[in-house]
Amino acid sequence: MEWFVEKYDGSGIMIKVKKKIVEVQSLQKIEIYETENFGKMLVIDGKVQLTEFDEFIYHEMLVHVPMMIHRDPREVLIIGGGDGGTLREVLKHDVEKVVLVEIDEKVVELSKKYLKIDHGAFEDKRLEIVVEDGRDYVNYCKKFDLILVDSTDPVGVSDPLFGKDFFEVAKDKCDILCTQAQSPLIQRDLFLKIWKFSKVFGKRKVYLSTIPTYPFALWAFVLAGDVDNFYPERFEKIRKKVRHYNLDVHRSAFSLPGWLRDVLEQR
Ligand code: AG3
Repeated sequence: MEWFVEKYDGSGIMIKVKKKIVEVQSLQKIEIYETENFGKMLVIDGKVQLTEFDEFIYHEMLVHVPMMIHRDPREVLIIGGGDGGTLREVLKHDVEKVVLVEIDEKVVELSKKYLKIDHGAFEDKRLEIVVEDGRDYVNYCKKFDLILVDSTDPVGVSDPLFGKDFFEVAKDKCDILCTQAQSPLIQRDLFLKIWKFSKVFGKRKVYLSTIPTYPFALWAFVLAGDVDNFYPERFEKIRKKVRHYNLDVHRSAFSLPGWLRDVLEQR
């Protein structure tokens, strides 16, 4: 195999691969490749989840933006995130407890063995891993400061995490929820579903980042809950540990183009 291709609307993202390291069919089809130029790559159900080349951008943006908006995030729930990238970033802050709820334990097992992007985070004493559907877990869990949804696309296994009832329950289980929210350009239907259902939180914001190996690079995140604050002084703690996130990036991520503002206002 020469190229891995993820197709959208008569176009596609092509990534040259050297070899397939592993393929496992669990709840999902999990593949890990060695690519020509982007390091290792995790693909789930045919969709690129991360490459070593740009995963830091996605994980830093999913984590540090909400962490710097919450007044004092000590207890964090990660839903999905079985590769450990989100966990790695959360642990850069002074947190006391992180629960990672992953529906597919094979993602954790294969990521630990082959990807190793957690950089030891899976061994951290503050971590508890729960193998369960995040949708079910939020029904009975205690309240967290922050919930981060680091899932696959809202189809198949992840679909329950993007339903109306998930947001309704999650609202009482955190101060702030931040979810990866797909491409607002090429996956507008999926993005809008998240935007629509997150309305139960009251206040919401969208922010953007550029993730080169996701569908056409422009990626959205939806922040919901108590989202109006910002504690820039806390950046000093993580400054030397991040490569992408900084205070300018934080502020500019909320600058939305005209077409996207229009889309949001219509909902
Ligand atoms: N989760 C969001 C990736 C979605 C990519 N979608 C796609 N390629 N169609 C990333 C998981 C990494 N922790």
